[in-house]
Amino acid sequence: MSLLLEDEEIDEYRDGSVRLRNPNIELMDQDILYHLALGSGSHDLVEMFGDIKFVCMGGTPKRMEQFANYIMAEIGHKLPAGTTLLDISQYSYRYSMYKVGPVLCVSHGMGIPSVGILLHEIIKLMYHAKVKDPVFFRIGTCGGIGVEGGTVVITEEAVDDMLNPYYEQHVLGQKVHRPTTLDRQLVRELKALVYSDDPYDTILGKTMCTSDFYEGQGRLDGAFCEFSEAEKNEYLAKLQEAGVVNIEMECTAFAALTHHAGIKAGVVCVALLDRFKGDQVCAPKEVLNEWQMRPQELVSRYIKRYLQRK
Ligand code: R2B
Ligand code: URA
Repeated sequence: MSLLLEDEEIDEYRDGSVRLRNPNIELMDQDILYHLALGSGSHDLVEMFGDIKFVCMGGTPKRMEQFANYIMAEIGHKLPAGTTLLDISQYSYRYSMYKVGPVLCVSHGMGIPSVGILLHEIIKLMYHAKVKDPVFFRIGTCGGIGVEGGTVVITEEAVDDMLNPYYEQHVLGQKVHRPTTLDRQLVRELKALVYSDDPYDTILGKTMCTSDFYEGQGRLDGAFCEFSEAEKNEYLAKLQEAGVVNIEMECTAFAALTHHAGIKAGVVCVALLDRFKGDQVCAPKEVLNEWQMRPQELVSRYIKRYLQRK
């Protein structure tokens, strides 16, 4: 059995279909997407999701509902008369999911395990729904490294907390490394959609993914801390030296699993603070809300441009 499924595998799905790389699924009578409260036996997934072109993920249910309303206005999508936006996965009590025409807006929770489980099920959903060439975005928040709060970061390269450009998973007691490859052209296209008169900076750089918000990100303000402020700053300076501009908690799994499925994906996050200046997220709620719109604006420009060209 090969546990190292890497880039050299032949791409059998040249028509743009989503690659499952799991022969078991086809043999199953039905596939229950447990954490989405959907299933291939219980729902007509082609009818419900066959027109999806973009899957946008972000941490919280509220932000994704807000993004769904925002993108609806931006693309001029009209819901059928008398209906409102519905959380399709509400009865999973895990993730929230809203569909606005060709855009699926899903919350992914916090951290790699949460986004990983979601990606397995969303990738299978794309497969069952026979969606072709979807583009996935993570629209998130992060800590900046020498980067002011409010700055938008487009991830050029996702690295783990040892600065490795891969996502390490343990499968059957073995380490599996999957490259965190993000689509370079998508990065360029996103960058091209930054307007010179945007009242904030948008930068490109390496994003480091950790499995903890506190000690794992070198914070001094967790329940535990066994290093000094000088050691913290030395560590951040080392990251900066290596080209890291921001830290968050999902990008390696997001980049690796989408790449493994042959899906184009991009990560756009807004920095909530410059970690050289502090650890606590102090900006007022209204300011944070305004900042969180910024990655949404950029992704919305991308989606609108795609839909206008069609
Ligand atoms: C950014 O913000 C969350 C932690 O507050 C985490 O999901 C992330 O990646
Ligand atoms: N999200 C993170 O993971 N880290 C931060 O510092 C801010 C948001």
